[in-house]
Amino acid sequence: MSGQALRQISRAAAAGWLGVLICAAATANAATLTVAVTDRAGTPVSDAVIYAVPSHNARNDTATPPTAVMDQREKAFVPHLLVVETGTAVEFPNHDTVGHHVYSFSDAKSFELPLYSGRAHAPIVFDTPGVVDIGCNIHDHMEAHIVIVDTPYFGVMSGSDTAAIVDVPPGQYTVHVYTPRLPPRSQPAPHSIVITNSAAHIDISIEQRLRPPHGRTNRSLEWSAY
Ligand SMILES: [Cu+2]
Repeated sequence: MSGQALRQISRAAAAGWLGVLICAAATANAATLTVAVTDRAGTPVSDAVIYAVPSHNARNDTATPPTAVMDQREKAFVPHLLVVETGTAVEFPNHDTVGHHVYSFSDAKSFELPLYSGRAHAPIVFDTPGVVDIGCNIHDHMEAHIVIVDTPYFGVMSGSDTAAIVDVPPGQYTVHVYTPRLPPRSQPAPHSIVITNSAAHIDISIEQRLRPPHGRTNRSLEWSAY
């Protein structure tokens, strides 16, 4: 092998090492992205999902598929609003002394868990991005929403002033908000952000009139009633 070829190989090796070092630094600099969603009066909006979609591919197909729980306690789904990455298996345990019959007719996942107690049914895998509205056939006031997103970077506003998304690598992102307190077609416009530092923040104001937070008597699955 010629001296020139050797020098080329050593330069390539050095460049490779440099690439690894930059990657490691980027991981170390992963940011916490906080998002504050407020209504037009400046009040934090409860029940809003925030998710940041990277311009690069963030999927880790070798990772163990994520799992999540949509609990049932005191005739209510807990949480009322759940956000999961596409491919997540969600368990629906019933911790009440009465039976529940859980269902959804949503396009992103239509399913039914016939009347049961405890952990009678296997988890449901949510493999299509979108919003799945969930109800109980026995208790009309029971409802919940699962937002399925194609990113591991998400958070929820639920009685907090901000939602925090941790371990966000540097890069360009589109930040989306979804709230079941607005009709599906009236959701806030997405925001673009470039993450460079260890912390980033976005304020998002919703100007449309919001439906009140879900209570134990209203049925927000039916927009026609609003
Ligand atoms: Cu029920």
